[in-house]
Amino acid sequence: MEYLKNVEFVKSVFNKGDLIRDDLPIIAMVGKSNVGKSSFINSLTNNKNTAKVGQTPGKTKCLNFFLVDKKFYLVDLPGYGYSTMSEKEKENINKLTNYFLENNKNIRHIFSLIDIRHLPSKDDRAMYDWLVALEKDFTIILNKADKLSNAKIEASIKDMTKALFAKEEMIPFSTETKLNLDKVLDIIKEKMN
Ligand SMILES: Nc1nc2c(ncn2[C@@H]2O[C@H](COP(=O)(O)OP(=O)(O)OP(=O)(O)O)[C@@H](O)[C@H]2O)c(=O)[nH]1
Ligand SMILES: [Mg+2]
Repeated sequence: MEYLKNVEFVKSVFNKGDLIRDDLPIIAMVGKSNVGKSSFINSLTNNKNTAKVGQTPGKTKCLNFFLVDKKFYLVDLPGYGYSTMSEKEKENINKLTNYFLENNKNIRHIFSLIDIRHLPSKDDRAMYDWLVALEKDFTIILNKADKLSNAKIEASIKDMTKALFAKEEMIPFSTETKLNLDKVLDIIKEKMN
């Protein structure tokens, strides 16, 4: 498997003014808090320490930029639906995340992570509808597939597809077992060529 090599942490962004404004393409990870966005980045780089992973939801509280091969950025975003933050903190983070997703012309691809064990939350639906409405280039990742049997994985893909009225393929994934990691790395390669 060809993992992403030469990955450097560039910076954590807490304010609009600090967003990176060069022309390199961006791949962004979105999804509910605790779904495994940071772990997903660590799988891609085969390094548990690239992005900080949390035991409790709300670990990532800013936008973290990682530069790959000096060619493109992976951006680890804070999750939606976190409960442990103050209203003010939530509001600031939501504003910054939305601003970034809505205004950055360099976002080449978005990995939208959903927990394979649960039907989409209200926020998962809103994210999906937003991605479709704005004609974003995205892939739905059904993470934590290691928690389900193969039969349940298949059933969940069907249920999730129905629930979202989705036309796109959904990829069951696990940061624990690396299920379909090769497939995701191929998608990144294709998008960045
Ligand atoms: N079993 C299992 N656990 C996972 C998987 N991916 C992530 N986790 C666990 O889920 C928890 C949250 O992971 P994070 O990567 O911090 O999640 P996040 O989406 O970045 O969360 P926020 O930063 O709060 O938005 C951690 O305890 C991870 O070890 C997976 O594929 N399988
Ligand atoms: Mg995180």
